[in-house]
Amino acid sequence: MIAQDLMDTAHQLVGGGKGLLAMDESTPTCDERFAGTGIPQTVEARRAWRELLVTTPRLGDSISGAILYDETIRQQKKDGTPFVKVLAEAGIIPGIKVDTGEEDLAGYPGEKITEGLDGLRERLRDYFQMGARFAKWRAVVSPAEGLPSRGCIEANAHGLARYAALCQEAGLVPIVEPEVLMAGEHTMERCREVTEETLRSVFAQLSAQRVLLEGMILKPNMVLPGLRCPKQEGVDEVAAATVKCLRRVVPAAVPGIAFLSGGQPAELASARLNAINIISMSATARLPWALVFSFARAIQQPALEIWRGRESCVALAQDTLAHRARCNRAALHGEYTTAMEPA
Ligand code: 5MM
Repeated sequence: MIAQDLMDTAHQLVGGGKGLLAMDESTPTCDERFAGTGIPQTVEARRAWRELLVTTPRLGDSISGAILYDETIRQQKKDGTPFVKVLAEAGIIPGIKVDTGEEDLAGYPGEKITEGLDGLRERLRDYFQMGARFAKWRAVVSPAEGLPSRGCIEANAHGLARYAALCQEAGLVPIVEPEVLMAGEHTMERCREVTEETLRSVFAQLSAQRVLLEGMILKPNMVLPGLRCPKQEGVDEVAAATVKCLRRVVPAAVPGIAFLSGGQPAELASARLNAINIISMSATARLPWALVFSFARAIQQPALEIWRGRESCVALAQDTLAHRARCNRAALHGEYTTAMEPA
């Protein structure tokens, strides 16, 4: 029964032509984004921003699930309505980030390990009772000079798989997020190699931990050149490299792949997602998974820059958020064009 519920939830998240809104920034990350736009870094400002997000009119037209953070899943609108209830009423499935962040990986200078397995079984049970039906855990891999090490890839893949197995035991669909970082001078080809090696290790560990592939979602990076790489490939080349990489390593049983945006400009992320889906729709591709989005910055950032903590700008910020969500939904159907963007 749990297996069927997991498969149904995964299908609802990725199978309906919509994507996910990642609004699971930890407090330090949210505060950093607020500081960058001159917003006070307070509990109330974070609550007000998250209220703006979840009450955006017609958000459920484009968004199937929203990933919350521990602080946020416990919060309410000003009128006392829990955010989880607001989302459910909008037809959006609530999810929860359950890793507790990255720490230095002992013995591997410059590399990180994601923490959060201690007490996870109990936390997952509590989150399920609060209304969450899926979860997320992110591990980071750096492709900087001389990295990543095999030890880092395997330790993080093992953590992702242990997390995913615990989620499924608790009735939550695990979103498995191994992110090869964009920062650096590495080429797109190097990103493809590292992403491929990482995903191979992740799926080997998922299999070893008996994770039901039909009841999970993969959240990878797109295959991109490093931000400081002199050669920046075009949208179609990025899409082709991304599909090539995923097709080699992601089992067909996985129902969906929901890309992170990783700091890409919002419009470029939509264009690349669109090109990926155009390949997927071609008669020869026959890709087995839905290819959707699970963006944070590429959906939120333009709206955040309008809001800047001002009550008077809530409606305009919500319009901007809904617009980005619509653009990304269009990209799932290969229907996004820059003509959709304001002049
Ligand atoms: C890679 O970050 C995830 C997707 O966001 P972008 O689309 O902006 O890349 C995101 O869900 C991330 O995991 C959360 O924001 C939590 O990040 P922190 O660093 O606070 O754990």
